[in-house]
Amino acid sequence: MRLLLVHPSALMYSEIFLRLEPLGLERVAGAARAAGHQVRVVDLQVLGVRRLREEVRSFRPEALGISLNYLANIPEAIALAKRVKQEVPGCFVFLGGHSVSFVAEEVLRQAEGAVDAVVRGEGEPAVAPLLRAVRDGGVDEVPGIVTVRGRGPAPLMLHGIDEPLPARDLMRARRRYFIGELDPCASIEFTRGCPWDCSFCSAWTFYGRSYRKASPEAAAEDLARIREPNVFIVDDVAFIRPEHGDAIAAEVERRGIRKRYYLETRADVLLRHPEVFERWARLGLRYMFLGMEAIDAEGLDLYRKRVSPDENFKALQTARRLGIKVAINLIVDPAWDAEQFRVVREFALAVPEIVHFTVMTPYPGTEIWHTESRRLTTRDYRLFDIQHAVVPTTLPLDRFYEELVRTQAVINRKHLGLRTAFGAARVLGRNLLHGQTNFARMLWKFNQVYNPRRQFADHARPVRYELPLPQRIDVGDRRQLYVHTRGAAQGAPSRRTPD
Ligand code: B12
Ligand code: SF4
Repeated sequence: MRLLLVHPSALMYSEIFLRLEPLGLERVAGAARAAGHQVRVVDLQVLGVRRLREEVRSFRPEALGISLNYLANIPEAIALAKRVKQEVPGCFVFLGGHSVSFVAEEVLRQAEGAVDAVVRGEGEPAVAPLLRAVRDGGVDEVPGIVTVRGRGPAPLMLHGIDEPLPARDLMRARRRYFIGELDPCASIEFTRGCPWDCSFCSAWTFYGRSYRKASPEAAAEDLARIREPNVFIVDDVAFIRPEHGDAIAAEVERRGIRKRYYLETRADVLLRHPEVFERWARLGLRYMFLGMEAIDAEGLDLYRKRVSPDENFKALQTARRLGIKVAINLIVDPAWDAEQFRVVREFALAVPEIVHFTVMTPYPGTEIWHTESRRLTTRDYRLFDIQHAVVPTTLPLDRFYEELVRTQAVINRKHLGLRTAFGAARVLGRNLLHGQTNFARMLWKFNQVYNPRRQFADHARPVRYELPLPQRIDVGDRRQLYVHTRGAAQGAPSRRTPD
């Protein structure tokens, strides 16, 4: 079958700091190809819609799969589905990915017949049975499937994540993927899932708090296949199991692989086993993203981060000692007043780390969606990108964005200060020499993208598709939030009842 897979365009934040390959979609492509299908991929983060139109015309897909990891991309995906359905009427259109798994029924309704099915949960075990069913019948019986007629059996989960390999070769503008100065940059997955349960996050609810590791040999083999000199490790929390991080490092050393790495982890994980990170720093680990979320104990408790401010600060010292540059994330509470913004600005200027801000946003699939979201001020999907306020702000909304952007701008200037400017110039020179312009563009684009008036005006756009209203459920039993329940692994007998 001819399958076209599409990733929607980049969101606001990715316009400057980063743009990375859609690894999940590549893995779905890998699974479909392994089952004998003809697969093409268009990533609208790096290719224009014209390319998509051309592809639809020339390839005439029999099935179209759109990746929806991000809520903010839902209106774009529905519009795409409608256009392709018009152009190729017989084409079977399905959606899959993190966010759409939590709002499948609503999106199907909103698409008004342009979307035939949504795949909840992991795409690798679902795609081949789905395509078979599209040809032979029985779509409603495919595990993980939701159609307007209802839910099929519970989604299956891969036993292990070594296979299928991501179909990286199908991506057409790989040199456009980058993160900061790591330009160009590929992505890799060493583990999947997260055992913690932060209240603002849906990573753990998607995977039912499970945690799977790639075998060290498969991880190193995949790494060896990557052509780019830089690699982003997509794991939610890297090196939770120190022996796993060490075993991959040993394989990487044995094969003599040299790359520069960017990863994401937690302060407590770094503090428990700094030796693993030290070993990876020797192998090329340059950047680390630490989701600190708050600078005070109250905020950390609120998000159930299970880390203390003290641990966070110690982790920063450890990373500095290891020579790893750290990017910190702090969650901006829309309830902040000007004074709270000032305190955070002061903190951000005092530390040498890169500080990012994301606005506290209740998402479907998170616990705060059920506890906080009665107060939503908008249900416009496009604003759920953690750069907009979707619950009431203490400051008038336009003032809130002024404070937010001012805080971001102060920090941006800090990074473009004199010392950094010399460093940046060196990196720039090196990248430009190799024809890599992503990092250079990012340096000058800040004011275009981060603009309080633009962010405020986004709230006044006509809204066509709205998020469903949250249902108030008792989050005492967290399993109600899960997409994947642990019983349903690939190969296990499927259940007929909805999960
Ligand atoms: C790596 C990552 C990124 C990377 C790479 C993104 C990319 N281009 O793919 C970067 C750093 C760029 C990034 C940025 C952002 N991210 Co992000 N990211 C992740 C993270 C940690 C892992 C994703 C991943 O690669 N997993 C590994 C692959 C193999 O899994 P996967 O992508 O989920 O794909 C599987 C399934 O979802 C499904 N699937 C996926 N696509 C499709 C398509 C079809 C057709 C089918 C059938 C199935 C299917 O099958 C795949 C294989 O099992 C997730 C958290 C998580 N654990 O999911 C957050 C997450 C997806 N990100 C999130 C957010 C908020 C963002 C930002 C908006 C943050 C911001 N404002 O700064 C930006 C926006 C990015 C953009 N598109 O413009 C949220 C999404 C929230 C939401 N409900 O919308 C998540 C869930 C994190 C969280 N804790 O809440 N992100
Ligand atoms: S924020 Fe990080 S540690 Fe917390 S549940 Fe999400 S992925 Fe896990």
